[in-house]
Amino acid sequence: MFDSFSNKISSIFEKLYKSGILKESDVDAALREIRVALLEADVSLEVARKFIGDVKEKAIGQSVIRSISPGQMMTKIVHDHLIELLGRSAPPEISRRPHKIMILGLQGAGKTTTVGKLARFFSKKDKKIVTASADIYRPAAVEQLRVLTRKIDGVIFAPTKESISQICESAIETTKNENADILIMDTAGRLHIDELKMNELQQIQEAINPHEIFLVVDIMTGQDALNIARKFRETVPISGIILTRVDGDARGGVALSLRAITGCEIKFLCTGEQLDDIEFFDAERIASRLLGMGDIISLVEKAQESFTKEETDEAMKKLQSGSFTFDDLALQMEKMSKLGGLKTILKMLPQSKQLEQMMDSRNVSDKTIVKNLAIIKSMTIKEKRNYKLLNGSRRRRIAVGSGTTVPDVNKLIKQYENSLIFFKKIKKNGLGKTMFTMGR
Ligand SMILES: Nc1nc2c(ncn2[C@@H]2O[C@H](COP(=O)(O)OP(=O)(O)O)[C@@H](O)[C@H]2O)c(=O)[nH]1
Ligand SMILES: [Mg+2]
Repeated sequence: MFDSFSNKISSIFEKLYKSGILKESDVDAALREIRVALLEADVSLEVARKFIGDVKEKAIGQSVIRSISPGQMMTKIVHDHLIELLGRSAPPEISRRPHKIMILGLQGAGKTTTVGKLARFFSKKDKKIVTASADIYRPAAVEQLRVLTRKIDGVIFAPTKESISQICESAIETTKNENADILIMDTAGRLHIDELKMNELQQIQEAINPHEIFLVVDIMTGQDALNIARKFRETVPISGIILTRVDGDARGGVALSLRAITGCEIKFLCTGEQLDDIEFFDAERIASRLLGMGDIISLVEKAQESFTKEETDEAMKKLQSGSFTFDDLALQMEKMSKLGGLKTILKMLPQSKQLEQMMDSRNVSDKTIVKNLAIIKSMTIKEKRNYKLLNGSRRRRIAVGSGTTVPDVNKLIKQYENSLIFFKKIKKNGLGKTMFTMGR
């Protein structure tokens, strides 16, 4: 999402940075370009117009033009306004027990998948969850949720019933009997907003009396999302929006318009089909991502899930003592892939474009990681523990076994050797001196 918008905005700011001293006409020109970028990203006209107006007022008021680094100052103003536009929303708070959540949206928006993702999200926070399905028209949809629920530890699926009122009763009862913290109720969607049985949604709402009603909106629906949200809002009091398919190539501007136009907070972003592909919507983070300032926080969170501190400490210890084997290296590489591969990681970092080019030029890629893992798998246990055994004939055998070439094998061994030497030096001289002497 937002890729092309983000690229455009970055290049607008690059120009501003370069010019050093800014004239008012430079600011105007930049704002005109930002306006075009917003519209191209599918931000609604009225939202774009107001945004530019607000930024301009602020820019002139804060004398961007006379400030020491006008480019930075402009970035800051645009960043702040983007956050305002996206709208800050409070993290989900589960203070009531049971906390009841109702999910609604059009068919195919991703409701059922989102119920599963939310269940996983909260179960990771040690909450006990009950899910239920009020999709009485499609038995397959009920089954879909049952299957999803089964995949998540500690999440219970409320027994299916025939009528809406029985389903709501069963859901409430199961939640009580299981002494669960959260109930998440899935509902039926329709292909078109006009076909929605709005009174059915009201019936469910009255029966379970939810604390939160989340509208699931597929970001690919573009400007239509605004009408969908408006229409639902007329029927039931929506407390938040969950955007799905944020992983796709939608232009994403809807996310920028939704809050301003519907007044609804965006609560979560879904970024894929897997249960873990959900993140809490953080306006600050998205604004930074939009301005090409990277998304370190997301990366750190993801990394924390994949690399525990103990494991990382142990790897460091092994590296420093020289007992870091190829198996340890393989483990680290597998975790990198789990984080979504190098490109995903890079996208979240500032200066990602430059880093990407650097990695391309040094031939570091996900492909090389796969290749290196294959090479390590073709080594014997002894070889993995003692790389000095790896003579010419062993290297040839490994190349054949892993479907790579001898130069590939040599390269990996060299890299491994270098990191051992590097850490040995750190141990002896400390980091500062090692970096210093390496530069010579
Ligand atoms: N790429 C992507 N696919 C999604 C996402 N959320 C849901 N889907 C897929 O969209 C399809 C419809 O989802 P479903 O939950 O059944 O929609 P529902 O009809 O609203 O309940 C399924 O194939 C999901 O795997 C998402 O965030 N990203
Ligand atoms: Mg469904």
